[in-house]
Amino acid sequence: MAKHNYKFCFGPWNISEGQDPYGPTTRPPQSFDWKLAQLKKLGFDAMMFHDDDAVPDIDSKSDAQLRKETKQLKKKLADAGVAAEMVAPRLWFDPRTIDGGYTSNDPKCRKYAVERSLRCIDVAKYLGTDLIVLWLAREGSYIREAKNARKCVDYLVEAVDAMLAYDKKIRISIEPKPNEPMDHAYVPTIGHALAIAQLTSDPKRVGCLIESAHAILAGLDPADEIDFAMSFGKLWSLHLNDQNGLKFDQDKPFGSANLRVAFNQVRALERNGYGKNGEYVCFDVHPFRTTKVEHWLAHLDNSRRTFLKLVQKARSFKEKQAQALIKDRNYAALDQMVIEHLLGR
Ligand code: GLO
Ligand code: MG
Repeated sequence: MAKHNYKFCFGPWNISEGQDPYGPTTRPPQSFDWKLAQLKKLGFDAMMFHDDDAVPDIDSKSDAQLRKETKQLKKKLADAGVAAEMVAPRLWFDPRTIDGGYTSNDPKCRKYAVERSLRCIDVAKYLGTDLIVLWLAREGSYIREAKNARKCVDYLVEAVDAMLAYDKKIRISIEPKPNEPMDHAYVPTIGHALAIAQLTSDPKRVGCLIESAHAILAGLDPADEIDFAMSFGKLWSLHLNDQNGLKFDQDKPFGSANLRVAFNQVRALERNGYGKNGEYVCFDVHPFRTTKVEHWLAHLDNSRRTFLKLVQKARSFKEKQAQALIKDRNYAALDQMVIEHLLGR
């Protein structure tokens, strides 16, 4: 197995304040500068951004202002020795995205979504990253009859094509999620994301991002999703976290719900050499609502600790012994071997 070091990343939204649909925040908001300082203190290497994390209130800013603010941020990141991993257009807050961004039934709203995405590319360019992430939050429907799903595929491809044409250097990673906020999303799995990529004008610049919880919500194994995406050379970013079954998106610390599923994700990353082309391991995790201010960063630190321990577990797994059991089709013994390896004996 190829051995290399991983680089780690999280976003400002991962130091969240505890709001849920049933109650308000439980921790006071913190400034961006404080979050950046914590990222540094925890020894992470990069930060991921929504366009309006980088340029707050982006829709009201001129192009000149956008450029100015992004350049200031770039300097701040450079001074801290932190890279910008990616930028994602936040297409789920504005009133014009209520019925979807790229797949809204209203052409004016679709136009807004594409224009906003092009500005997101400007932000990425000024921050020095070529990676754009599309989490297609509202690209789906609450009821099937509300939208024409066939047309929506065309709209998605048109939007991606507009982005690819706008900047010949960018790469786009689609982050699938099967539901939430929508009843059903149009791009629920990695297979869907990579199929959409094939319909675009430049498929080799369109890849994907796997989030563990999203794969689990789709009833899939995130490790298999990793192997699948990496068979195409298309896994350009990763949101590791955990999810306890089919319920609301939990964004739990990596390995928190199912250590074995986490172990298998690390094994899949190891066997495919994830990170060798500069890709980051990002944790899209949130603190529990109950978390006190003084424990506010534990979910990030714990996720990385668990990840690194699982890298050791993956590297010390007795591959030869496992292969002998596989040859003998003795999967019961293989099963127990994995359990005892994880338990530490
Ligand atoms: C939500 C997503 C979200 C995205 C982020 C980047 O379910 O995981 O956190 O990853 O907005 O686009
Ligand atoms: Mg995510």
